[in-house]
Amino acid sequence: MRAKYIFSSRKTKRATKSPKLRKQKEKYPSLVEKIIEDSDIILEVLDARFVRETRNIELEKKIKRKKKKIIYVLNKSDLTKKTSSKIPQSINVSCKTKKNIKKLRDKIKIVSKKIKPSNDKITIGVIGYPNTGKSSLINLLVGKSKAGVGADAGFTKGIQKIRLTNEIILLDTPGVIPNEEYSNIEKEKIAQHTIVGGRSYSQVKDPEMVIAKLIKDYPDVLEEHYKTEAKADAEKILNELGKKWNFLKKKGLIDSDKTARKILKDWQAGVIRI
Ligand SMILES: Nc1nc2c(ncn2[C@@H]2O[C@H](COP(=O)(O)OP(=O)(O)O)[C@@H](O)[C@H]2O)c(=O)[nH]1
Ligand SMILES: [Mg+2]
Repeated sequence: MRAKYIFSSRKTKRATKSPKLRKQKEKYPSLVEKIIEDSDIILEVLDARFVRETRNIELEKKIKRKKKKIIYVLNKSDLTKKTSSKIPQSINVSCKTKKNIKKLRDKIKIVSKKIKPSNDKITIGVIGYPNTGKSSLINLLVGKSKAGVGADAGFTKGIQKIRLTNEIILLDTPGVIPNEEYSNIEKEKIAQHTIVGGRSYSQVKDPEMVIAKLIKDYPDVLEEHYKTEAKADAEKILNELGKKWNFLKKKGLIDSDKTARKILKDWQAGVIRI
């Protein structure tokens, strides 16, 4: 399949509405493969909180096989206390605090110069798991809002070409969940995608199940953040917080779906620190 490139000429607005549930269509992985083919350098944008979960080893192998340079970017470093990087030579950045953005821009220019010393055109593909901040990063690198940014996973759909310098073109791409991790039916995997941010809190079918996994993977985090007494018990936490926030259904029953989504919204927005 041929990838369609859209050349960005105008500012893109922030998402206002949350998009409907979008499956990771077959076309996205093949689109990303085309980008790898067309790029001289790949920027893999990872979430600094979930480095292992957001890495795409399968694509990395393909990139290495094609002898292309990968620059690992650990974004959202403002959301984690842990500073030690798990990947050698990766760069920790934050689009929120702008930490190391200049350093990354310089690194891109240095690596580009090495690959194409005679000022030839160079293409850099920006790839990664959905919602890791690829579009935000591109906007900061170029200093303009050219790439569309949205809090919901799946916001960037086509491929967008954005000029960094006269020679360097960045390609913004839709995020992909690694094939071996992806599922649209397995509950455990869907919960995992939601915890890591690849599936939006507004789109997930069973938010209570995600809360149960969240508590299992990150015990005490919710209790500490919301100051509840419910010890690692999803049902108790949902009941307590639903009551506190007055999320009630008819007959005074707790609306645990709404409560779970509110927690996941806070989690995905990075309000809850881990
Ligand atoms: N806290 C924090 N949020 C970020 C950072 N970078 C991006 N975001 C947010 O993460 C969400 C996804 O960003 P976006 O650039 O659309 O990600 P993409 O799907 O990888 O292109 C948006 O709500 C951004 O505001 C960061 O460094 N720190
Ligand atoms: Mg995007």
